[in-house]
Amino acid sequence: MEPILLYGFPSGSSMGLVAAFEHVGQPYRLCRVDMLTEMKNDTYARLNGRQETPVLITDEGRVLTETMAIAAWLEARDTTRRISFDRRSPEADRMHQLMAFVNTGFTAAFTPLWAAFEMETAKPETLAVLRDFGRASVALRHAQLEALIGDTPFLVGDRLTLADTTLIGVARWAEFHEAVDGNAYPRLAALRRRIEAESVVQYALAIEDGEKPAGSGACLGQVPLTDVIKRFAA
Ligand SMILES: N[C@@H](CCC(=O)N[C@@H](CS)C(=O)NCC(=O)O)C(=O)O
Repeated sequence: MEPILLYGFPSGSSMGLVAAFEHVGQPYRLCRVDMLTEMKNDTYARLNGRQETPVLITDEGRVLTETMAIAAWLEARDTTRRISFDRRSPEADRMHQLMAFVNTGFTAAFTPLWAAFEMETAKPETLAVLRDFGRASVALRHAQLEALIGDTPFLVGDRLTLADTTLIGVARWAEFHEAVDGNAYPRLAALRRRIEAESVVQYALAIEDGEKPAGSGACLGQVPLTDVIKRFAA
């Protein structure tokens, strides 16, 4: 069977993995998950106990969660190195370093802002503390990422890699939460523009918007979440 990537909308970090699968170009399927209505229930928890996206159903029908694990699964199959590097190369080391930073410190910095956004009842002073702390955390991680960006067009070298696709789904949360002034981080701003201009990222954004972009043909279609749960949930 083809692997099935469960991606979340709206504004899911998994948008980057959709672009990555499309770029690798091997047959895959997608499964669309409405994070606001379809994830926080016991049925979905049988796929991912943390009730999060992304989730990968591998070509052997195993359930694999966590962005880094899914990216590593894809990297191991990217034998023509369309989106990765030889695993013993310095480029691979740098790619893994940047992916780890983005998936931990950079992504986690947004947690207080998401918490404030999702709180239905909270005192204004509680929200203010969360927002202030969140904005300060996001600003710090932006400054650190700005310092990590080199002189190459993409995070590692002159082509799109898993480091860029890990970043692009998360980086846009800065605008969503009006957390920082993007112009204060010119290298990151230029990098994001280059990543977003890539056709596979445009494809992933269109998928996220519920459109049916043509793509490369590698995506063999979307599988309803109910079918995925029926076939693969524990
Ligand atoms: N550690 C997980 C985090 C995944 C994650 O935070 N997913 C978000 C969407 S981008 C989610 O499902 N959030 C829903 C929630 O926790 O309410 C990973 O890297 O895959």
